[in-house]
Amino acid sequence: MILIALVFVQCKDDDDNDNAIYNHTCSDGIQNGKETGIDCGGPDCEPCSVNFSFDGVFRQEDQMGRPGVNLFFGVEGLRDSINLTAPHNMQARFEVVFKDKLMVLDSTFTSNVIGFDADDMARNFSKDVLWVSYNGPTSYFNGSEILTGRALGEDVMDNMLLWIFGGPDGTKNNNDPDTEPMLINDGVPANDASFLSTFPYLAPPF
Ligand SMILES: [Ca+2]
Ligand SMILES: [Ca+2]
Repeated sequence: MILIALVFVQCKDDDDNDNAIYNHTCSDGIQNGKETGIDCGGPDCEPCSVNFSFDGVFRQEDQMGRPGVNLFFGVEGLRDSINLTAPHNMQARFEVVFKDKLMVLDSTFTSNVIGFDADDMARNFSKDVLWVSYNGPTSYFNGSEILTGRALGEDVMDNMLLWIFGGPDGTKNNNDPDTEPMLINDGVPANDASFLSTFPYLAPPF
């Protein structure tokens, strides 16, 4: 009897500096070597793409385009509804509610450091989506950019407090710790765990 053993050898072509420049098994149409999928995965090939299944019926349970929107503007009996309403229906449903709530939070609200008056605040925050600039710096608010995205390290809760309570120049309710309530800071200056420097960039559990 003649036994024929087929041995797949995972080989790399290397340049003179021993750097891998191409791996033939990563494009041969079969899963071999250390691949975790066909021509992908393992230490020698590109990562395999993740195939998400979108079969079945999906139902919106929660949303948070901008942190703090439901927390600050939601009112008793409406918080679940805010989470369940699709963004394109939110303004029609919640704009008036949000403006009323803003004036409850600060009955003397006129405008804030980003130039929003009460109508602007209600109109823009009742559509709970995160705006992203295609061509400018990404910032929730850095003094010049306003809602052009969100960098993970930005203190977005303090931003919301500033816009609600800080008045036109950001000092309202926050001038004097002895006489004013100091409402533009939640006392949490940073995330509890450091953000990753690589994808997915989020902070690990702590
Ligand atoms: Ca292969
Ligand atoms: Ca904070």
